[in-house]
Amino acid sequence: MTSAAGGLFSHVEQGPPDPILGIAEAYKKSTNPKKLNLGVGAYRTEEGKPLVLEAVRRAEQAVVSNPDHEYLPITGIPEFNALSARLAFGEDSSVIRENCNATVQALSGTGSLRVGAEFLARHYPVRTVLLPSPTWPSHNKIFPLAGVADVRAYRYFKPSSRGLDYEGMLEDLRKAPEGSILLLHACAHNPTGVDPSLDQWRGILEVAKEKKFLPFFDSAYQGFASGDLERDATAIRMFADEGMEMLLAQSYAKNMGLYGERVGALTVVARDAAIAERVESQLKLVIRPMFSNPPRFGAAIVVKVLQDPELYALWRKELKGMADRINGMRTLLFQELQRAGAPGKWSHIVEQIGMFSFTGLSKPQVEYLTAKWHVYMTLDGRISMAGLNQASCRYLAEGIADAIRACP
Ligand code: KET
Repeated sequence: MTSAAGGLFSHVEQGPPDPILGIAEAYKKSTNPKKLNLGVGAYRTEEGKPLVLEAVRRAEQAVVSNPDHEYLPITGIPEFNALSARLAFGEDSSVIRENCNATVQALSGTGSLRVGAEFLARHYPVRTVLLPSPTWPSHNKIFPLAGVADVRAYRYFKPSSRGLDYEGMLEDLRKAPEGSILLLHACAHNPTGVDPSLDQWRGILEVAKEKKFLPFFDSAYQGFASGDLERDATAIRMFADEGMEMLLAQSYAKNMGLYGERVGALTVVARDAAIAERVESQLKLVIRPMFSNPPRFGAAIVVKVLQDPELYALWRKELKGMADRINGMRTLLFQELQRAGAPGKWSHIVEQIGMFSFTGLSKPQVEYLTAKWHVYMTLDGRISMAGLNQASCRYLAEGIADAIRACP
């Protein structure tokens, strides 16, 4: 028994800070005027401000002017689910035409992954999930907490080339248990910014078929990698066109800038419509005791943007604008690193895609950058490119050059 003075929870130990959101907390605490937040993947304008997209602003006004605060069905807004599936698989996908998808609204990308993982723990016989090394840290937690206990890593990033370890990846996949759940980043791999080429995706698909894997796509950056929604859905559509059964977790946090609204969708692609219907009935049984039914507001905004041709066109244009600014920062940072004489080769900064750069900085170098230059970034050397602007690219490059010299 615990002492009366200590209380019932005195044994509770301090938990570690979150590897990503903990950085944001540390940044907030810093009072240095030069501080630079490159931790969390959230878009910022050239002025360093969060961006509310114009398409989203207009959709939001339409939603507010027609208030509705009723509960949603357990699976969310039906139009939202249909539109989300179409956005990922494409209008003329056989998945959509033949109703092979069970799509439900869930709490952004994270919540969609979690619902999907719980569904698999209940209804899929193989409890092994294969994660790329490295991957977004939450993947390692979500699956075991949902009941998919056997988490294994496959080689993905090759430090020597700062590119994809394609051979290592295929070798690890071929050795993995048949039927494993294969987690894939649909595009803009986080944290590395390294995506397979089209040919490499074909090779991965072949191994997935050979090994009877169940692909689980995490799509948190559709439109953010290339600025083109279609192009960023290439891998998902390639697998779907091969008739693969699969899962897909979609997030609207980044591509619509709806970070705090927690809007996302989980899709299970089944062999036919009758099975998909039964799958949906089981997804309801996962969701109902977890959060009952999803929030209405953000999803209503997404429906407006995707449904209204004018807002949809505007959104696509704004999305391209965000992707272009990020790419501009890549070029600029690359130039500034050369200008600052930062030791090493930096072409990976312009070659990687998506929201992040995997700089290759070591943990001591990152710690030095944070302590001396007040640059806040994750300890694996990842920086959020959207956190940079013209002025801070130079500052960061000088900091990186100093950090490498100080901690070789
Ligand atoms: N998948 C990936 C690959 C991902 O990077 C994120 C978020 C998510 C899913 C979940 O996003 P949600 O907000 O649940 O839709 N990544 C950024 C934020 C975070 O860590 O929560 C990040 O890596 O900075």
